[in-house]
Amino acid sequence: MKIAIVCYPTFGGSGVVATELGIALAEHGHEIHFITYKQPVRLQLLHNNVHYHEVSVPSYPLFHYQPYELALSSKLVNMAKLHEIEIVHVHYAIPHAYAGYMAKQMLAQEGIFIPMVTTLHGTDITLVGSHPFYKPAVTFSINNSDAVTSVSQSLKDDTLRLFNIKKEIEVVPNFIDTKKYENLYSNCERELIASNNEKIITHISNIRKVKRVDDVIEIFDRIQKELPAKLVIVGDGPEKESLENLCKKKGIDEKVLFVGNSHEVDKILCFSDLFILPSEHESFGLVALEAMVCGVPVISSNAGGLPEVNIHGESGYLSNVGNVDEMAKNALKILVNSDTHQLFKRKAKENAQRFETKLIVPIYEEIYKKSLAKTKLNITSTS
Ligand code: GMT
Repeated sequence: MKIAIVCYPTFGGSGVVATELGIALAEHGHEIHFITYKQPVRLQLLHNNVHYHEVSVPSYPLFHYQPYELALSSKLVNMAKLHEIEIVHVHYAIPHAYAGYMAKQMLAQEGIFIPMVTTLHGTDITLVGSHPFYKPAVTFSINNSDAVTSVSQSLKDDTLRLFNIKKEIEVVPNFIDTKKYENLYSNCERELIASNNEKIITHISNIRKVKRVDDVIEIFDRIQKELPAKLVIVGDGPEKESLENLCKKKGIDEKVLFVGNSHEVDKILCFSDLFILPSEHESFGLVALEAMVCGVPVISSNAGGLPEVNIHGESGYLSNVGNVDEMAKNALKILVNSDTHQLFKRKAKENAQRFETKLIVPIYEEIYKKSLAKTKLNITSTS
């Protein structure tokens, strides 16, 4: 199949999932066309079946806001015609599903009928999409997609609760290439970060309020009072500066490393002893799955889809949002005893296998086939 994938090209989970999906589909022999405003961070273009088309929005003094949706839908129309695209798969509803719908309509005027699959990722529903400013447009574009998927059961429930949805939503969880992580490094070089007796605790996010990174610091503060430890915070975002100040105020700044955005997440996880994700909302928590596949136990909140990924008492522990005392106690429970730690590490890896790429990508392929068949049937029945 010739598939156009529309996504955000950034470090965010939806872009990562879209990119990994495109790469896996290309390896299955499909022709993949990424359409976005920058080359996705996880995309290396050295593959026969992978193409990247950049959407640019020339600025014009009249525009207070640049019309990205317009440029994206025009690019979709042009690329669909040029490359004979058969399916459009948009990741993150805003504004991608809206632009995709417009492209579909423009193409239909020319007798070209292309189904659109929309994957809901989280904040497009729970934080941004449900705001009255966007809600009608998001509802419309979900209801007018040919197939809709959500990355967890929890996100599906949220979507049905928050919007008036008439379309069937299929849960297709995020995935990970577990084979890639087997024996990835022979030496994790943990001495780069910590001395031998120090535990390494890690958090990775885009450091927004929703991630509750201040809770990460509170939890770490409690841990480091009981055992020698370092905290590594990966990512960048609006809360970073105030968090650096918080560490200083607590007198733990020497033990906390803010490393910014990194292309070496695998390497950092390789030497991590524990991962913390205390988010307020988290539709899935792809980064928790990345930690688990590297054998890093996860201390997380029980928000959204996290209980579908992190299994309480096996791959880590879950607590109510904000219960930093319990999260710190659970972290210590895992870390103080080496046998317990090894058991959690093993169980984290085992649990990650449920989300192996090979199990999940065929579900998307099936959705594409069904959507294509339905579109063809509609064309023949109306002609
Ligand atoms: O929250 C982020 O850091 C980014 C955001 C995105 O859409 O890029 O992540 C959402 O999608 C990920 C991939 O499906 C999920 O793993 C995250 O849980 C989800 N984030 C939230 O729901 C807050």
